[in-house]
Amino acid sequence: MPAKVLSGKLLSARIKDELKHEVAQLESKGITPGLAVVIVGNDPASRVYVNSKKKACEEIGIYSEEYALPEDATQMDLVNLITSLNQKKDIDGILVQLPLPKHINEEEVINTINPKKDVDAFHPVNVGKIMIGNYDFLPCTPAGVMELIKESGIEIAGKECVVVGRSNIVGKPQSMLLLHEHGTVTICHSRTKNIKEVCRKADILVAAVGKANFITADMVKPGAVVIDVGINRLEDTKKLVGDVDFDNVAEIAGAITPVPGGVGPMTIAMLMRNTVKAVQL
Ligand code: NAP
Ligand code: L37
Repeated sequence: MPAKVLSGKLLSARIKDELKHEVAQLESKGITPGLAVVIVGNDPASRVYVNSKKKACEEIGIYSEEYALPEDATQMDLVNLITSLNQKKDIDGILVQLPLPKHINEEEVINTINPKKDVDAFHPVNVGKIMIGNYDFLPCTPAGVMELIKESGIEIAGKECVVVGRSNIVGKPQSMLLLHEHGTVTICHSRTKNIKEVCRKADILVAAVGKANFITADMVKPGAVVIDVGINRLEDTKKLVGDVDFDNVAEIAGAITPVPGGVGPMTIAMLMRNTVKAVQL
């Protein structure tokens, strides 16, 4: 039987609808959540994502401000901007869309954000809190993945979970969240040997690599839950695909997320959730 397709599009719409009601209640108390989105340079993918984030704010009733800095903005420009946003009363959340241009020190920029306004949860204070398991914010993409896994109906506790990718924004925090839910977690990366065999053990497989068709059907255990975080633009057809060979893996998996319409929209919904949460901090 082909896999159940886990729609991030539908689930994110449901979550945004719930948030809309929460924001309306805050509004009746005279409170409007506010998000500042900072984008530097002209990365076309970042532009698309930032526009989607602003649109989601409008749908829900969150106030948003965009700060678009030119490609040649300096470290000081960015640090000064973030320092002023830290102090701005109508701004509850600050998001700096990554990646930043090469001449910018990303770490220093992230360290400048007030952890209570760090809706991406990339500040070391928030990263540390996640590690301990006592957190204010969860990072948006891994949090979205957890919601999709819950939607699959499969229990995480005791299951073999394999995460392919160990970046600070996806793979590493993803592994930690699965661990908190009592999964037995394995992290794969570019130095992993026998990756096919490791992946084949997974009851829950999360791919965050950035390579089209990286996960093939022979790497998937029958009935597994397969979550595709990858976003890749094919050179020839310009088609948007994930890291998973969807058509063939869907024949074997128990549940699978599509690209587009899977993890991407969930990332945005979780950002909205974090922004509403930031009001309380
Ligand atoms: P990244 O920083 O480039 O990390 C990629 C990871 O994949 C690294 O840990 C790397 O290993 C590993 N890797 C690369 N080649 C491999 C191979 N041949 N075998 C095994 N592992 C390999 O990327 P990222 O920021 O985590 O993003 C990953 C993907 O998710 C990208 O396509 C990105 O666009 C997408 N993404 C989607 C969302 C969303 O909301 N849907 C959000 C963020 C990112 P090493 O560490 O050893 O180099
Ligand atoms: N929170 N997310 C946060 N901070 C960052 O600094 N880079 C980054 C980040 N990543 C991010 O925003 N990723 C992302 C990826 C895909 C989508 C949204 C956000 C998304 O909406 N994807 C759609 C397709 C969009 C398209 O057509 O390109 C999807 O359905 O997958």
